[in-house]
Amino acid sequence: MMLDEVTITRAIIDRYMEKLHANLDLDVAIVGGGPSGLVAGYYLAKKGYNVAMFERKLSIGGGMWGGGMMMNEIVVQEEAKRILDEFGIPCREYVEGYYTADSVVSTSTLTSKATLAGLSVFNLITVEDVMVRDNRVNGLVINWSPVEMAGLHVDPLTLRARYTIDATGHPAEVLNVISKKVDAKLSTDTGKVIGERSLWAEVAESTTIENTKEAFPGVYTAGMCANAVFGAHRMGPVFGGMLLSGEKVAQVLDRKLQE
Ligand code: 48F
Repeated sequence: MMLDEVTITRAIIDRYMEKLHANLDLDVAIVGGGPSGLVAGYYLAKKGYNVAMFERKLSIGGGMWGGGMMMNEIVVQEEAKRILDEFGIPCREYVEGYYTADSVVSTSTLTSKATLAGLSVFNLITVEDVMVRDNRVNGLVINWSPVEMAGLHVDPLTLRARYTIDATGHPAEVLNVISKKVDAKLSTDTGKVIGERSLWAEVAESTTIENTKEAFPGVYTAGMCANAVFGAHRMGPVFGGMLLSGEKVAQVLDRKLQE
């Protein structure tokens, strides 16, 4: 077969634009491609919702690749083992209730299963702002990450979403952007992003699930962002809470989308 370079170029542009067009009016937009966002995306896509993920970096997976201090193993506690099983991620019991899994296998399997379930992933796109109508977020303001990195003055584009999940991890970027708007009041004790407390795995793992909820009309927290927004502890390289938080936000939004 003869290969034509311009046909290759056309194929990439056409297929990418098709994908982008199909994701400009979403049921759910997930900001951030870490473990909590991937689990949420998997369950929502499996239910048949039009759901897309926007990730600033080239690679999907957030803080899961590096395990703990670059030792590429993660720990998952008993309560979340069933989610590893659902994804088919192999794990080994270390001592009773503590399971370990290879972080590269875990991250790549979450990504693979979520995208094959129907989650559309747009990497290299940064969510820089949101659209607010009648005190409710109804869409995202997006730009190419290299534009942000180069500090170029290039206007963004927008997309609509019935619900947004802030799964941006420690920086809680979506809710911080909202929090800074003069007229915005979050559902936290202070009405603004509170910020995270010191590392305390035992407490943080349960609060991350409790704090997985609506933080501003139309915007739900997931993963580490949930604790950062509501003023709870960080947890370090134990990942059960991330998986359970992703599952919870998908269940909550499934009920909302059926209302
Ligand atoms: O931080 P991250 O992995 O989020 P998570 O699902 O998991 C947290 C754990 O990795 C770990 C932990 C575990 O126990 O505490 O930290 O809560 O992934 C967040 C992703 O969001 C992307 C960022 O590049 C990362 O991959 N991200 C952050 N801000 C934006 C963004 C933004 N404004 N637009 C697009 N992507």
